[in-house]
Amino acid sequence: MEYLIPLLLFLIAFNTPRTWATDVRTPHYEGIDCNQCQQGCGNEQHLVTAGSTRQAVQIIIRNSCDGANLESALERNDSGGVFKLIIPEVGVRNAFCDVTDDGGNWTVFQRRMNGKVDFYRGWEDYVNGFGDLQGDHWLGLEALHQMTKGRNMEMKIRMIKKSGVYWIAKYSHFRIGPGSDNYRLRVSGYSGNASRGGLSYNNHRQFSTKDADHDRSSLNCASAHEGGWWYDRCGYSNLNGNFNKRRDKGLWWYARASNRLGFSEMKLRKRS
Ligand SMILES: [Ca+2]
Repeated sequence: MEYLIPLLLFLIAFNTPRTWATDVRTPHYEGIDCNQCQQGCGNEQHLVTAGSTRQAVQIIIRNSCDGANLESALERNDSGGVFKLIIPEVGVRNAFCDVTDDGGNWTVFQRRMNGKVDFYRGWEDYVNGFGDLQGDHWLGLEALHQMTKGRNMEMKIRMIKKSGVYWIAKYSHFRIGPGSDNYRLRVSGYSGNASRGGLSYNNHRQFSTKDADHDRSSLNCASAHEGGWWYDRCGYSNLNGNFNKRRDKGLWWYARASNRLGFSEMKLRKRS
């Protein structure tokens, strides 16, 4: 009889739900348990209590940059800030939300502004993303695929030529195919003041890197242009080229000799 009470206490302790239990089906990021945001990821944002019981912190995880409020940004600057996004099949990822340009709600997936990040990288890096979210970076092909899969998304490219001219190329339809199709690019519905030909030969092409040649040239276009891109034979743009080089290996749009760029930014959002 004297063993009954300890036995009862033991059973109660092991049948009490553990708030901080992890679940292999849910994404994890820097030790954050995202169990709770799995329950309502169709919503605008999720308040997630993360960490251990001893060291709990509250962060906001969003399922997109739609309506992102800079007050909840992890870091911020004049045009937007870094937020935690939950991306289906990818998990929780930091991303830069542009909240000012053209009505905001943009997720930035590529930026070249100072050449501090090397973009002449291999396949894995381009799939998973790299760089500094407030500076030069690439969000990652898998994230792009998951964010555009079955969704109506638009895409905007902002460029500044070395000569100081501002260019916009906007596409009302933007989709990136799955990894099994090497993240094929599909854009349509161009508007803007840059040459519309910049992506014309790269559209409908698979992505290539120096170690994964999926282009339609006998050359390795990624090596010839020192970047990763949807190369064709090899095409009329190279926004992931070498920031510090000219012509073939540099950053250019449509005409490699005359349209050298000193800035480029690519971003997507839900089509309104
Ligand atoms: Ca080739």
